[in-house]
Amino acid sequence: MTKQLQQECARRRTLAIISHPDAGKTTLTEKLLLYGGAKEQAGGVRARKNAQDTSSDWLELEKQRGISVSSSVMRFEYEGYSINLLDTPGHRDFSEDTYRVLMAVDSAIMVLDAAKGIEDQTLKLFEVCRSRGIPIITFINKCDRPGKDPLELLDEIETRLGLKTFAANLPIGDGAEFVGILDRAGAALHRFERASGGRYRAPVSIGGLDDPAVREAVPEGILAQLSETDELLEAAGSTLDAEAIAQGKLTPVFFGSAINNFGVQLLLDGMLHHSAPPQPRRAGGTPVEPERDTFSAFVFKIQANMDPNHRDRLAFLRICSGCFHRDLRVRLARTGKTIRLSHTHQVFGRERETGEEAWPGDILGVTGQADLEIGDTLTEHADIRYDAIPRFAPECFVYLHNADTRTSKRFHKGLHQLLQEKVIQRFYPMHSDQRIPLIGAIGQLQFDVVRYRLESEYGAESRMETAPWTITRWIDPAAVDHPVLSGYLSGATRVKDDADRPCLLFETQWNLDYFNREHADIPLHRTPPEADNT
Ligand SMILES: Nc1nc2c(ncn2[C@@H]2O[C@H](COP(=O)(O)OP(=O)(O)OP(=O)(O)O)[C@@H](O)[C@H]2O)c(=O)[nH]1
Ligand SMILES: [Mg+2]
Repeated sequence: MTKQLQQECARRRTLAIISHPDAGKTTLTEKLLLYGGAKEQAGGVRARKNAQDTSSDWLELEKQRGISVSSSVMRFEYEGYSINLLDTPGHRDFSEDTYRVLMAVDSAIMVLDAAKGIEDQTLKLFEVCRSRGIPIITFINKCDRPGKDPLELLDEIETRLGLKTFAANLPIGDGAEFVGILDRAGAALHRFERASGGRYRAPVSIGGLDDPAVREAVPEGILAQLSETDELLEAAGSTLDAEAIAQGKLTPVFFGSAINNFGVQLLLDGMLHHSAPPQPRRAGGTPVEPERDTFSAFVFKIQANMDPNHRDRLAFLRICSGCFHRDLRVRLARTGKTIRLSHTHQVFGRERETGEEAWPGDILGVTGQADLEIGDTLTEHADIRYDAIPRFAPECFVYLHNADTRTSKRFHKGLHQLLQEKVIQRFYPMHSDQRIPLIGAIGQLQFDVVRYRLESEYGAESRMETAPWTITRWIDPAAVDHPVLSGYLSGATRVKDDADRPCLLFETQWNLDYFNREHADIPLHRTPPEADNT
């Protein structure tokens, strides 16, 4: 292990921002970049004409709808740390992308809306974090609006997520009466001033709680309540136990308002302190230490056409061990082929620069390698192969028609490339000569994105025809020749996936239950049988 490798690992932080839709992830990402100085670092970003543009929501569709449909990577240097920040989409229909990002990070920032607390999607994403034991830092956003009591929010995290909390700071009042934040760890008051409206650092003035200036700034009723909350938390005796945070059992909680730049500096500093450096990754049951000299990485995301000037396909690698230098020759574990990584990029939203060097924890973009698939391991030594990233079972289906035969070539090229991004899956009906592509996705919105991208990126209009199925099950390899499967099935159809594995698609849960009752001898799986390794 070289000293440089050890030092570079120690200063890397790789984090995902996760939450229910609309809690403010993209806004917070933007503000973390602002406070981290990245907006100045990234040349192209500084020159942005439209003040509403964010670095991470760059797809035209995201700007139009104000929601994130795809995750985005941003890297910046701050206080000697090299930070890889990944903004994720909150909407359930795009959760497969978010899930893969969670496979590629070492910590997560969980954003909650102060008025809503824990929501459905927060709960689901948290479960993924828990299963991987990732440390979680909580940011309770939108304190400038009327919200729940801070104690109630902390209690919700503890009871609904089973995660212990430590309130690093507390909001003072809420909504129109939001006056600032009490930094409990630093025993300081940060006053909120409703003026800057966004893009500049909010002014911060600091004083102790019994400072006369505080009494002047904070209305009496609010101050009394704040002292009481603070005392109750003191009495509860939770501490910032670093080990419990690292194990994902305790979360430090920060309050603030991302859109007003408020509480962001405290979060950023807390984030450096509490997030984990690159962690070992599992490869067939054996963890690979990041400080191991051998270079290894895996592909967790593919996206085509990010740069309209190049129209190429970017594969995102998470570096797991060793050091990367451009032109490194590596082995693609799935095929055994050796490839040279020459077109490598450091990615910032949709912008990119040549990536000459990278270390464990870093996210690296690779172009010009059509062979790469999601889940692939790249390594200098044959003995490392990272565990597969399981796919989600689609829950809605459409036949996707090419609307204009003149654009048939573009339609098929576009569909082929979008399928490689693995946010949709193609299925092939059996016992039918239906040639129209049958496409499955986790949610309906994904089809809108596909159709939009087919048109805007490939110039091919498409038309959707809804198919009735809502549940996908893979047939156990031992049962594929069962005679029942070649006959008529009530409320179900037999198809093959893109790897030729037979599946059943069911219309309703009732149809699935019925099938299971009648054919207990045909085992069905929620994920393709060989990917059942989670
Ligand atoms: N009042 C208030 N609004 C906020 C704050 N932070 C974000 N918002 C607003 O909340 C809305 C959603 O913000 P986004 O940052 O796009 O939310 P998101 O979590 O990225 O949403 P998805 O990516 O679609 O899941 C926007 O209209 C923001 O302007 C805040 O601190 N206070
Ligand atoms: Mg977003």
